Amino acid sequence: MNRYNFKEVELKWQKFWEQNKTFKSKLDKSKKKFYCLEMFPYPSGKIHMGHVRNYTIGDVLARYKILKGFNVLHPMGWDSFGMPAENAAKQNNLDPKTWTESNISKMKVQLKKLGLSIDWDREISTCSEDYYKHQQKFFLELYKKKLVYRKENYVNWDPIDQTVLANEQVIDGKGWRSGAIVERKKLNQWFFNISKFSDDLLESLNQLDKWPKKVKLMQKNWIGKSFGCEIDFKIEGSLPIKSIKCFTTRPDTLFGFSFLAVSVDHEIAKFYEKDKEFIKFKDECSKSGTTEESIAVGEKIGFKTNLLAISPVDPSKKVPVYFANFVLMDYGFGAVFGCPAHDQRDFDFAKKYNLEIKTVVKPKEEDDSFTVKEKAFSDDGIIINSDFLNGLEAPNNSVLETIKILETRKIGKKLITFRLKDWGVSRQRYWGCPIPIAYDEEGNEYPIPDNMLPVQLPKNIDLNVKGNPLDHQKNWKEITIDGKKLTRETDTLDTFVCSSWYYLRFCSPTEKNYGYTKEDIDYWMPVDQYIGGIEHAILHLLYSRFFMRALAFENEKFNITEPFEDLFTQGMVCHETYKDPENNWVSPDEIETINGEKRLRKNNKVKITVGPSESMSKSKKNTIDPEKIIENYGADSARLFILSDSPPEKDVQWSEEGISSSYKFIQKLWNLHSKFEDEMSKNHKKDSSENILKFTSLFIKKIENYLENFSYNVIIASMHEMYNFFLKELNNEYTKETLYENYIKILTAISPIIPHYTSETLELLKYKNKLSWPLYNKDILIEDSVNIVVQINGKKRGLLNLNKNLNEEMIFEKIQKDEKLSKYISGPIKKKIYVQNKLINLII
Ligand code: ANZ
Repeated sequence: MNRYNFKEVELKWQKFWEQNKTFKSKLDKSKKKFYCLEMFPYPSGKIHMGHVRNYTIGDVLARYKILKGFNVLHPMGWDSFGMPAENAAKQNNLDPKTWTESNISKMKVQLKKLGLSIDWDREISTCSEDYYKHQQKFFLELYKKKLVYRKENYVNWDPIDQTVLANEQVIDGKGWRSGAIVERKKLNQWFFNISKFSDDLLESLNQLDKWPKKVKLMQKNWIGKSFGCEIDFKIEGSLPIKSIKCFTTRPDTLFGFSFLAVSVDHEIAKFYEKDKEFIKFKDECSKSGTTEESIAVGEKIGFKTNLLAISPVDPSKKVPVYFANFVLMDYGFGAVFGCPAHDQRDFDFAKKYNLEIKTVVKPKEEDDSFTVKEKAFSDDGIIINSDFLNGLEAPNNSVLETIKILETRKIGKKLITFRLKDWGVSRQRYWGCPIPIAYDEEGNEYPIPDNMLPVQLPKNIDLNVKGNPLDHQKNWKEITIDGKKLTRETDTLDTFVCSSWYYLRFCSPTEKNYGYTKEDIDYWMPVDQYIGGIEHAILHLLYSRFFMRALAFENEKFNITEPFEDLFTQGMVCHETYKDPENNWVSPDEIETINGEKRLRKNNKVKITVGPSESMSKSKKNTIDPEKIIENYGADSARLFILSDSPPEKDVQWSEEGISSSYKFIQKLWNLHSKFEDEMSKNHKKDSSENILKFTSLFIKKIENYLENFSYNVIIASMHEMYNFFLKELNNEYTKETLYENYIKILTAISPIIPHYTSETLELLKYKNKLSWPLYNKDILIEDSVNIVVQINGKKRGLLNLNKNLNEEMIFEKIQKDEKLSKYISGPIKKKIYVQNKLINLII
């Protein structure tokens, strides 16, 4: 028996699929469609195991849907604008375009080796003019609809990447890419008006019933709807300021009011502009980022004004007004009333500046003498020391009640706010989509006319300059529109804009006039299954939902608001970590095992410490190169292993043993194949049993169910069962027809998992028909199993699904083995009552 030569086989089929454009997705409207999409990659030049997992999961589904007769759209493209290209180009004195395009072609070769059912005719790349031209058109459309605007604003400034970051891109106060501590800076920026859709983005989450709960919760928290009220505080002092408006979610704590704080950008700041101390204070504030997170963890500092704020419920109470660094300008009204006893931030602030801490909520079990001492009390409780609010249950009752009272007294008004801020999309970078706007000398904005699009990036420019290279392109910047001399915008768009609509482009990848055609998106959209990492829960996934709403706004011809019908978030690929005695990370490639001990390969005396398995990352050197794996074990083995270890939503542990056993399993299947061929050649006259028929039907039924539910790891387990079953069962006699028919079905059912292997074996079997998902004999399955009611002392305790016609003893055995049912057998069995195929009652 010859060995299975995976290299030859895989190469042959990959070529065949490509040449025959096997996976070309036609717009054949008579057929049901299935749009299967995995998040598209950044072209770094090398695929990693995360890609292998993501794209294998999607590929299995796409191939299954093809077999099921769907017209499948399974495309691939490149998220190809962005910083790494610019940095790499700077270092190597290259053009980012050349660098990016060469990476794309390398990665394409690597991806093709995985045997993915991709329609490469639809390939797109966001850095190509064919793509970003349409993005510029969309930008101008949104500009017309006033969903894009420019304003001066504080931004999160990444001092290493020298660029602005959106709030979503600041993680723990640091830049998501550079890891640098983010600063505050005031700049003129372009914004997408995402907050206009806050309510809809939140409410519509309820319709996304196929999305993971976790993702929806993350979006919900990010959108951050708050219910509360606005309260006007009268102001006393030497300045012409009559009142300051605050937003509060806890108006019920109004009697605990001991200071009022405003943001340094609040309109009253204009009266302090020349105050040296205030300028110093403002400087101090700008040292921390602008996200709520960084403000929450940072020190709370204030600048006392000479103003006093008067309590609206007790005019005799007058408290100081501060500027404070923890008050955000773009939330509520940029002003808060401080209640130190019941808000930790206010508490810290009051401690620092020696302000009153008046308790107005007590825990239910305490009496009215309760006072807040060490830290703010913000749990549920009862209102005290608050005149007409006393005794209300806080916060559930008290907030609503207080709002009612404040409204009748005309002190406050109910108000709902959202935490979601408009999306700042300006980036001071070269390698991005140019913003199609120009300015006159006064700074007035001029959209670039349609016939002058796309605004192309200038080529072959010097990137080794300070700040944005486009700023230095004098010739490029100057432009004349209708005889008017203007200057171009030099900021480019955040790359998340490019990924907010790329799935539309896949529907009409070559359309010249517009980003898509209506006919195409009417057929293909929404994406039926989207697959990607949970890390995109609030960035990309929220931006995409917004972008669809922005396109649909005032546009009757576009009615997609939710782009992704079903979302699947896959887990990470993990690997053990290794360190040498000097505490340096060591990569798995540098290690060998000698007498069961891991040692450094180049110096086999040095022992290696094995650390926990963590998600593969270059920084910990625990990565495995997919190309080497494919080279050594083949793509089918890689696919098989990456699916076998754990359910796709969980992390998978990569191991040498794992991949090698997948490889061996394919060899075993190959041996099974020749056993099938042998048996078929024997030409038996009659089938000696029905076992194969039953097994095949059940197998197909199960695999279908597992495929529909992403239980891919269970499919692999079933493939092992299948192997064991046939190895034995082929000792019985079956006619050639029975064997052929059932084996073809089995191969078809596993073809989404190991497509090269199955294509080869099907060809060897001279199977010429178009593959389609096998039908199974339902009657056999129904006949085969029955549900038996299990009673203990006459009480129903469960159901057992068992083969038909088992005898009493066999059923009893099954009950004893069943974890749940066996628990009820607490003593010796006095009597068994059995009604065949229906019920068993055990008397204890
Ligand atoms: C008084 C108060 C008393 C508050 C108390 C809380 C607890 P959420 O629920 O997250 O929406 N706030 C309002 N505007 C702010 C701004 N621009 N910057 C910083 N903080 C601001 O938070 C609402 C609460 O955040 C509001 O309720 C306000 O403080 C504060 F025991 O008002 B509260």
